Amino acid sequence: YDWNFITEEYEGQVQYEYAAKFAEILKEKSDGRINIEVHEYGVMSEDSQVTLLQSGGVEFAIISPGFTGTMVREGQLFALHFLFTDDMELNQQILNTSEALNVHLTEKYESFNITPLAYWTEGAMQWTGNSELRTPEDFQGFKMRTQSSPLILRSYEAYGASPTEMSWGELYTSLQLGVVEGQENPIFFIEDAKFHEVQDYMTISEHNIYVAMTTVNTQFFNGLPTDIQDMILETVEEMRPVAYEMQERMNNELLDAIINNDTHPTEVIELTPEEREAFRELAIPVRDFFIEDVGEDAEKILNLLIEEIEAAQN
Ligand code: 6CS
Repeated sequence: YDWNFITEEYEGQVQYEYAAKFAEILKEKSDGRINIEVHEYGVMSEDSQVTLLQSGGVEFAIISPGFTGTMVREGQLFALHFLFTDDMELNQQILNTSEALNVHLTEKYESFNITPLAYWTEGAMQWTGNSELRTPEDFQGFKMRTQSSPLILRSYEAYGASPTEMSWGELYTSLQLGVVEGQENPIFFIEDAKFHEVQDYMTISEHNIYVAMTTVNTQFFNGLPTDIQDMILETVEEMRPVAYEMQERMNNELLDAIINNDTHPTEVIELTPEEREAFRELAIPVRDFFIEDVGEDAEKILNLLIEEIEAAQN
C-alpha cells in the first residue's frame, strides 16, 4: 500500500511529527506493507487540503475544524471560547471519549466523506498582538486574523474586534505589514512560525484549546480489508499519548524561547481571573448564536458535549 498523509504544518511542528510517527508505526505493524508519504503544509491553502482529502486525492490528513466551518457547520463548536476546562489532560480525555464528538460529530463529517479517527489538542490557545490585549476594550476594532470558520469570526466580534479570515501561510507578512494586528494559536506554533518576531505582546488567555483531527477519506477506509483497518485504528490509539506529550513538551519549551528572546522581545501578559471572566461573559452568548444559526443537531451535540465536560470535572 502506498498512501499520502497531508498536514497543515511544517516538519518539526506537532501535526507533521504526528503524521511521521503514525507512518512509522503503521509501517512496522504491517511489516513494511504500508508506506505512507507525509506532506508538509505549503503547496495549497488549508481549505483546499480539506477538499483534496474529500476527493480521495490523499488518503489521510490532519485537519483543523477551523477550516471546515462552512461545510460541517456543527464542527464549528470548537470555535466556542471557554467551552473546555483549564486542565489540558482532562480536555484530552474528553476529546478521546466524548460520544458527542466521536459518534455524533463524526457522523456529520462522514456525510462529507471525511472520517475523523481522533480529536486531539495541540495546546491551549493564546493571543498575540501589536498592542496589549488584556480587556475587551483592547479588542475594539482590533484586526484579528482567524481561520475560516464563521463562528471563529463571530467569537471575536463578540469582543468588539474586526476579524479577518486568512490562511496561515500569509500570516507572518500580514502581521508585519499591519494588514492584521493579532492572532490566536498555541505557544509552540507562535514560536515556530516566528509570529512573536512581528508581535510585541502575547497574552496567556487560554480562551480555547486548539483541536486537530486525524482524518481519513471515508470511502477509502471502508474499502480496506478489516485487518488493515484494525492496524490503522490501533495506530490511532497508540498515537493519543504520543501527541499529548509532544504538544505539552513543545508548548513548554517554546514558551521559554519566546520569553528569552532578546532580539525580538515579547511582553507576556498574564490575565487575572477577573480579566479572564470579562471575556468569558462575552463568549457564553455565542453558544446560543451557534445553536440558532446551525440548528437542532448542533444543539444536541453541543449540549451533550457540555454535559460530558461537566461530568468529567466531578
Ligand atoms: O493558525 C493556523 O491556521 C495554523 N495553526 C496551527 C497550530 N496549525 C495549523 C494551522 O493551519
